[in-house]
Amino acid sequence: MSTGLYSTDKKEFSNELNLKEIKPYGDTMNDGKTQLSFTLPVQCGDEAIEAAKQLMKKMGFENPQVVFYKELTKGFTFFNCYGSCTHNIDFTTIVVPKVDTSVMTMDETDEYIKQNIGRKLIVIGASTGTDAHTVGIDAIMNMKGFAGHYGLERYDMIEAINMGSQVLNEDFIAKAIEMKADCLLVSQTVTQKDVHIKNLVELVEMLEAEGLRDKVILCCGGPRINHELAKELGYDAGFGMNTYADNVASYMAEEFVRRMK
Ligand code: B12
Repeated sequence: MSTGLYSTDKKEFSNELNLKEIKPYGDTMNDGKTQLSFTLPVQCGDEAIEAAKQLMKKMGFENPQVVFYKELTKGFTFFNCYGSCTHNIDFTTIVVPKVDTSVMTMDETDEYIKQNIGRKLIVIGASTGTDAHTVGIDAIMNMKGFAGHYGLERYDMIEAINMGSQVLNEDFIAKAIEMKADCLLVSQTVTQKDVHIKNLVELVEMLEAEGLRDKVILCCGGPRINHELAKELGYDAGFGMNTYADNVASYMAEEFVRRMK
């Protein structure tokens, strides 16, 4: 029998983990507690708070609470809110296409390349088109690396050339030809108006026109890139958030060896 919000009745509020109906976790399994922040283009005050709560209800949150609010500038109010999410997800049906590779350490990858390829892999990276974001490609390529993971420049068996940002696809390809690159790494951060799609597709088309597409391992990465999108756009692999050089180095080495067979 139901005894309200904290009933032990499973239908009302089961405390057990059910992977077919997962919900956000606050401090009790299935409580749905969610923190959300947003800005409304209205004057700060009681009406703004009420509007935020009503909006939360429309988004599917029960018991909406505004726990912090502040005028950002005249006519704009920022909110931090809590509420209980009424929706759930069947986790058991989720399938995410992923890059098919093991993840080796830098030393293991160097050893793998030495044993199986016998020469350095030549890798060229750039943030292409109008994209001025360098931090992502630097995190992968720079000697010092990112979050305790050394970048490709540090690998003994990888010759890594980082061309930086705003590199035209023409210049990227010219460098690939000059260096006889084995692998090309493209970083795309800005996705506004799908500019990343345009740049990424253009590069594939230009590589195809040069007869180079099948001769290189072509990877892209960025905060809004995933493997599925990369494959759709004609890339061999795509890497998103929290990628380290280890991930892409392992993939390139294993893929190169696969192609030698
Ligand atoms: C720093 C920054 C800038 C700096 C860049 C300086 C520099 N030298 O890089 C400056 C001020 C120049 C800038 C400019 C702009 N920016 Co900016 N910027 C950011 C910011 C704050 C951080 C990005 C960053 O460095 N992330 C850290 C790195 C390590 O993460 P990452 O890039 O995701 O990389 C990791 C993975 O994605 C992956 N990865 C990335 N690339 C690759 C490539 C390969 C091959 C592989 C394997 C992996 C990989 O590995 C990395 C490590 O794990 C973000 C907001 C944010 N907090 O994310 C906005 C952000 C990216 N910028 C944004 C925008 C809109 C712009 C501007 C258009 C703003 C404007 N109107 O002028 C301009 C664009 C300029 C241009 N022509 O590109 C938006 C993009 C929105 C969108 N969806 O498109 C963001 C998200 C901010 C926002 N919330 O609106 N920006």
